[in-house]
Amino acid sequence: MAEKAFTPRVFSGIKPSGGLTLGNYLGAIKRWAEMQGKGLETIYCVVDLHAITVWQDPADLRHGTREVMAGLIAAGIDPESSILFNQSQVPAHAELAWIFNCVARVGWMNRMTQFKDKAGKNAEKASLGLYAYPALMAADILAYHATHVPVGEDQKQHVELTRDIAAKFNHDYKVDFFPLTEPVIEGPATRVMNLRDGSRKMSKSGESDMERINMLDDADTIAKKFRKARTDPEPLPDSLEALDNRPEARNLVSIYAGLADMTPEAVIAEFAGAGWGRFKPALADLAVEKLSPISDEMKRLMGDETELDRLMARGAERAEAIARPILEQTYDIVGLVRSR
Ligand code: AQP
Repeated sequence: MAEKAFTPRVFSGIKPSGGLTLGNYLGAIKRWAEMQGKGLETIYCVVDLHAITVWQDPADLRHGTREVMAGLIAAGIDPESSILFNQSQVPAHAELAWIFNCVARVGWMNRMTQFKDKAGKNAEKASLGLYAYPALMAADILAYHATHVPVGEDQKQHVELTRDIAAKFNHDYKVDFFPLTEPVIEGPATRVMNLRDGSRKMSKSGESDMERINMLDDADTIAKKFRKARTDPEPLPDSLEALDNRPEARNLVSIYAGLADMTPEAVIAEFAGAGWGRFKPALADLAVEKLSPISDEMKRLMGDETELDRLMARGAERAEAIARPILEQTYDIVGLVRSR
């Protein structure tokens, strides 16, 4: 069967599971904003149903959902040119996820490294939702027939699983209904690492606040966190390859490149031979310059929750108009009777 051509459409999501980090910004949000206005439909979602796969205090979740919404708008996602909403207001996500729970195989889920990382040694006590997370993520994407998903490196495996689910569904039901979505993992900072341990990624929910830069950190806090960031004693080399075995140094160079819209090679060319006493303050100044207008705007937007809620409701209506017909066609393909 010739593969159907799907209209290019971008979807991506972010969990309101804590304050936004520099990793979320460079790996995802900044790139989402850049994908707007290029003739593609862009759909961005605050994935609150994913957040509750681990315990969330209800008041914190409500606050966090509005804060992430404010952060996305402050970072340049335009709620008019993009569709921007929170996941739980569009029930098609959860409904399609059930269908995909019945398509995905247990063996596929067992290979997901994020579950292993997050569940750790206590996998028996993890929620069933955490285990099934990738099927919900596949539903988020495929409910819109999205063709492109801009994500950080850590989400690559889940987007690949989305392709496997789409391919199995199409094969089992002998249709060409779901697209084989492409992960879009681009830019100099697709995996921003923890500032205290260059072998672990920077996360919202990491144990220590010193290991991450939060989007709402003030200038002094940003400077302090970079000053205390773990590094080795060597100065910066004159080639990128020389950073291959220096993960902490490589991370700070990548962060600089991401913030400055430069290649890591250009950063190395500018700072070759520099010690950390020169590089870290330059990095902190750059981070403050880029992040403070966003955090100021975020705080302003957070002052009007009614407006944020109105924007989420409007985005959800626009999202629903795309997702509901796709869900109904899925039900028809599967053989579920719809008589009302
Ligand atoms: N460190 C990172 N470097 C680059 N990209 C990152 N992303 C997350 N961390 C980094 C990207 O941000 C988007 C939204 O991620 P998410 O909130 O859905 O979940 P996550 O990947 O699990 O993010 P966190 O910050 O680690 O959250 P917690 O601690 O709550 O699990 C995704 O595109 C992701 O790739």
